[in-house]
Amino acid sequence: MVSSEPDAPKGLPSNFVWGFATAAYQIEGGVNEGGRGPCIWDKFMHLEPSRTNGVNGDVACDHYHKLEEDLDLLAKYGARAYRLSIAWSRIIPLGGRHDPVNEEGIAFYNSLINGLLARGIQPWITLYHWDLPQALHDRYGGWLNVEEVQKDFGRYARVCFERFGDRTKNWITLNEPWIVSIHGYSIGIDAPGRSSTNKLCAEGDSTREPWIVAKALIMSHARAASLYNKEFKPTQGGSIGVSLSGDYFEPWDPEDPRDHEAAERRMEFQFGWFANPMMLAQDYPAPMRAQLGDRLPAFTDVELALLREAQLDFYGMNYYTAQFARHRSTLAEEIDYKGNVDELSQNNVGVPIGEPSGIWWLRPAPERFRKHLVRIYKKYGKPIYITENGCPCPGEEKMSKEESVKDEYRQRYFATHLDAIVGAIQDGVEVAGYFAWSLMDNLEWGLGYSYRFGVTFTDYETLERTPKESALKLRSMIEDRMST
Ligand code: PNW
Repeated sequence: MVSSEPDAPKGLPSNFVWGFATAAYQIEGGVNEGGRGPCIWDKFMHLEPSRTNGVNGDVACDHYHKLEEDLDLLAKYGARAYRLSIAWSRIIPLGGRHDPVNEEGIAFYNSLINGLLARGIQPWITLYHWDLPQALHDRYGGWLNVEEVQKDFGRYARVCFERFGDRTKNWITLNEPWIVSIHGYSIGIDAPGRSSTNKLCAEGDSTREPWIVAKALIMSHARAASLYNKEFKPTQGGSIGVSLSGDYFEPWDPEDPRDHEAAERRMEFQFGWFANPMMLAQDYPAPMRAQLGDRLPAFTDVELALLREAQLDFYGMNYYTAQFARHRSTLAEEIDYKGNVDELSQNNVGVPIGEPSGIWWLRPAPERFRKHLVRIYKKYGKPIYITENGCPCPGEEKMSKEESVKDEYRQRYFATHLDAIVGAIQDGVEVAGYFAWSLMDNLEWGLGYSYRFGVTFTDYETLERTPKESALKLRSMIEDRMST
């Protein structure tokens, strides 16, 4: 049990930013209210309920109607910052650059931002956490149309900077573009559910679409960031970055140089895919070009110039777990997106990367988190904010409220990952902030209302919120680790 930890390693700066994170579609509900237009997740969940556990985001945590209560939770937990996302289709219901702005949507996020500031909490706003306006998907293929979508995203970003930038000083353009590309367009498990390898999907081309979509995401990001740098940062004085996700990879056989290469290549396919263009204004990593050839769309000189104008202030890192990578001796398949490696949770002598958690893909590996921070900082040289980190406790999806709130497993997860951050800071990495995922149990996308990542228990029948112990302890966990 974590209570006060006098012996915790110290090293977090006194101005360390910390708080909790959420995403609009996972908590808001109110999908037909306040003039909101439908997004691709509304359509995916309503048309394909068999692929999404029969649930949808119509109500979710009903945050749309419980704003004040949720803001009070943040204040009660002592958060200094809150990472939220804006639903594009609340701001511009049809999404496009000539479509009308919805003042009711603006008003909702104004109440949210003002409510945070009134409580002394800094808003961190993600512009895109996976909820593309359905109208843009219908109009021209959404993220598949590189030229069109970046213009529409640029205009949406402009509206947000104009209307919220006076009070919002921290912006994240995109959340996890890797998941958008791969889950949405390669394996088809996320909206819009396109794939040529997943039998449940009627449409898609897994050998081509993910690479096109990624370019659309990268150029949309670049439009928003360069716009902010040129037209808003000089007067508003805020900062802008992006949140990238993925596991850290260790070689499966530490003695085999081919597995070392496989681990590094796997991470280039995950992080370098986006970070090379976004952070370094460079082409994709060499191992990706070598494997994918011209299926990876190139950047023109004009596009590279835009990427250079899109200088970022920070690297947002969503980190949950690590794995082992083992090289393959066969040629990469055309549908491969992992750099032709096997991903394993145990190494060559059967040692697991970490203990099981409450979800199959997540095993805590805090020492690998430290190595990941060091690797990313060396490559990209930007201050790092952890924009998501958390877990479900083993068996939590079946627990009662009374059992779930005693979340010792989660408390230990937070404590050991905060220790890893202190370690990385000792290694010379600039880690400037931490957001626990998530403020409350919420819609875990296609998995439904099942796996609980929240520090607040959500009763999906009554929508009652109950703080778990971790919610009330995170503050002291962080303060115990601050240098005095
Ligand atoms: C992130 N995986 O997604 C998202 O940003 C959140 O919206 C989500 O709720 C959270 O992590 C927890 O899953 C991920 O399969 C989705 O490895 C899937 C994976 C990782 C992260």
